[in-house]
Amino acid sequence: MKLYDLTLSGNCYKVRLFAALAQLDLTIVPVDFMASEHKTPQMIALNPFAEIPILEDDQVVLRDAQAILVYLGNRYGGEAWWPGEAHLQGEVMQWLSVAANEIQHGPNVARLIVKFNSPADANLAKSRSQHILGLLNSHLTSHDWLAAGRPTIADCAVFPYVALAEEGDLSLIDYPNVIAWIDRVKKLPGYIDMPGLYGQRM
Ligand SMILES: N[C@@H](CCC(=O)N[C@@H](CS)C(=O)NCC(=O)O)C(=O)O
Repeated sequence: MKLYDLTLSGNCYKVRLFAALAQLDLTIVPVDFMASEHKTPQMIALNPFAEIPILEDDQVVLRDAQAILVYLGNRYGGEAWWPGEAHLQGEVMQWLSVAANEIQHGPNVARLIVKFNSPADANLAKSRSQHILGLLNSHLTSHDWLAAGRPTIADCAVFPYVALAEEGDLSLIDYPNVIAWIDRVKKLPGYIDMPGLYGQRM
């Protein structure tokens, strides 16, 4: 199983993190993002959207971190990571959607602006971030994990860009339940880091 990957990408890290937690054997294929390797014809053939992560598993080729997590969780992670019950799948999906929308357009964009000079609206990214971090903090008042009462692929999808918030000049100090959840994720067996995570600013 191959992951087309960039070390500094939180989207790629979602997949690396899940594979580590679920003890899946993943071959990392580094993509030279600065040289626009993700836009070469070979990569476009794998993902016409010209984005990473991309997963290749025999004949299966998938783009989008959330979709990859559903595939891996369902096929290899078992009930622990991708619950079989419909209402629990709905709960997980709610948070995968948050990862792809509110988190992507909030903390992810804030980090792109600060760390990679992305020409986006910093005030908008900040207000979007504060909104979703507030909602996340409220949810975590009465939940240890995002969905299904246990760690699932939902936590893997939301964790990276929230834990990387400080790289986007977003303080988590007003969100103590988020900080506690980050610490819980970091204690999961098999957990792996990426550069720049909460508490280890790079
Ligand atoms: N919907 C995709 C988005 C992936 C994405 O935005 N990947 C970035 C790297 S983190 C990318 O490849 N961007 C292409 C570019 O900036 O040219 C996902 O959730 O995986």
